Amino acid sequence: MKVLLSADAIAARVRTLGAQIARDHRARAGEDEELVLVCVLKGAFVFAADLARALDVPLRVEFLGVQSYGEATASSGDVRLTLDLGHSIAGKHVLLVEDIVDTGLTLSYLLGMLRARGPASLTTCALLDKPSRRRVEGGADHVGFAIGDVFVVGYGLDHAGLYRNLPYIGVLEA
Ligand code: PRP
Ligand code: 7HP
Repeated sequence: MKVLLSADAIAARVRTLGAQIARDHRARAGEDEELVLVCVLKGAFVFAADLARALDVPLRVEFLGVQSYGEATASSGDVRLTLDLGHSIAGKHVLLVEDIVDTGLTLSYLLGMLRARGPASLTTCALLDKPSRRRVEGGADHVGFAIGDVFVVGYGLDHAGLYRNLPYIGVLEA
């Protein structure tokens, strides 16, 4: 597997993202205000676990599940909710954490759904961004790395359910 982003490069970027997001949250909400990190399953589970530990703020963690890729390397275009939040986010400061924004369909679906629930603020963070593949406008507020049009796996990202446990991000060869 060709390594695109090493474990060390990811760890350094996650630390920087955590510091930036914590600073922005304190400026927006105040020193002692809680942040609710919403991890989008399954792909974001590794990134969210590391990002949570880089966020020096009072933090709650919640999970959402969505699926649109199945076994394919292109979006079906049909985003399906597989798991909903366990608690209300009304009046809360929310950080939505994604592994990747590709077509943007998943992020757009989730933003619509979460905004309707009345959070005090809703900020987004994605480890990876593929701007060349966008089918709907918009991207995450905080992005770890912009990458080209390649299908990547590892650090939570899968192909047909496999490779999520790789400690680096690699390019899936055909
Ligand atoms: C992947 C990924 C993002 C979404 C991004 O999820 O985790 O949530 O696709 O693609 P998009 O911008 O084109 O919508 P997937 O459907 O593969 O589910 P998974 O996270 O369970 O692997
Ligand atoms: C979803 C997804 N999952 C794994 N690798 C990629 O490159 C992806 N793009 N969109």
